[in-house]
Amino acid sequence: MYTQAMDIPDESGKKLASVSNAPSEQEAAFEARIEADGRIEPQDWMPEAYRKTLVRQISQHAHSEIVGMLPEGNWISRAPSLKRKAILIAKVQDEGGHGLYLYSAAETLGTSREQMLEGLHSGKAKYSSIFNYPTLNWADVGVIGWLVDGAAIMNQIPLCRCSYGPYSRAMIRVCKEESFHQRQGYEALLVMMQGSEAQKAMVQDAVNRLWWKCLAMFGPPDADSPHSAQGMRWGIKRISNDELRQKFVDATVPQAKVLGVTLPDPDLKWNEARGHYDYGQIDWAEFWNTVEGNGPCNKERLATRVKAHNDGQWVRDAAQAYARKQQERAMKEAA
Ligand code: BYC
Repeated sequence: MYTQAMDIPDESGKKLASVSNAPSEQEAAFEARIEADGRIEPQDWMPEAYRKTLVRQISQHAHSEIVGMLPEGNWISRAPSLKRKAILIAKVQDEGGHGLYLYSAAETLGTSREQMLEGLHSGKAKYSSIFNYPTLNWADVGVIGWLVDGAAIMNQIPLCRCSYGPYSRAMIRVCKEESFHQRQGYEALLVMMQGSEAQKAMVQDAVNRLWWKCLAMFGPPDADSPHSAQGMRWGIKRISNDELRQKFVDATVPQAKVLGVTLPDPDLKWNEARGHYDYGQIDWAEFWNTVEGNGPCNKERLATRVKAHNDGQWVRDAAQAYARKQQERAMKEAA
């Protein structure tokens, strides 16, 4: 929305300059590109608010991938077989890779990885609420794959069409890998559901604890989501929080039936008129409490993350010393 041009008089009252609030050529080009569903690239002009929105979302997303390594990482040494251990190591490593693509995408917007990590480690930056709950048994690892990665894919497929080029391209690879993550989780649960009564109970327990937290992953209801309208106008978000949540519920109910687990919601039923499943109330007070840092594992996750970063300082120092040495050698040889 643009306002009228404004003339500024000098002290003598003479018309001095014409300051225009009409869109500059750059703004007009940006708007036209967004309107045409084109991509904005790092070298293109963009409004500061667009840049800030992207940095905020990419930061939240990157940190979620990195902190998301922790609940599953806890189970690597306790995986029940070599096969499951190898799969889990690969998955956790993939999540680390996703974080790195995303930190790189943020760098193209002028925010360094150091700045982003400072935000995470000081507790200022957000990451997904889901990772502030404990992983109490082996079935949690399967349920993270099936439901947490399932919810993440639902949210991330539309991000492959995000208007910011580097973010959208990173998401294509991330989604391919997430799809493997989801399948391995579902397959692990299928095997457990064909096992002993204790194994079946373990799966049901994990589903009971994580189901509602997964529904909350999609963010607040559209009516309470401060960033959605602008994010959608700019083509950053393509599908709203509530629509994605509904798609996730609709896709998951048949999968739960095949698996043989009950989703812990007495209000979950098919609504013929809407052509969707109705579902019960999400506990938003609990969600916000967790997002604000007071969930069951927030403090533990941050402390583990900060310790890992500090413990890794010598690796970063060694890599930089090696790079410096290589550079010096190359310069000597060139001289
Ligand atoms: N948790 O206006 P809204 C993974 C915040 S990890 C915490 O709707 P927006 C995986 C939101 O940031 C994948 N905070 O915002 C890894 C905002 O706060 P600020 C994680 C949440 O941005 C390892 C405020 O609430 N995926 O796959 O329009 C193992 C208002 O929200 C949450 C992504 O990060 C939440 N759940 O929409 C396994 C996807 N929800 O910034 C799996 C990328 C909302 O004002 N992100 N908030 O302080 C997005 O798509 C969007 O940012 C959201 C929120 C849909 C999450």
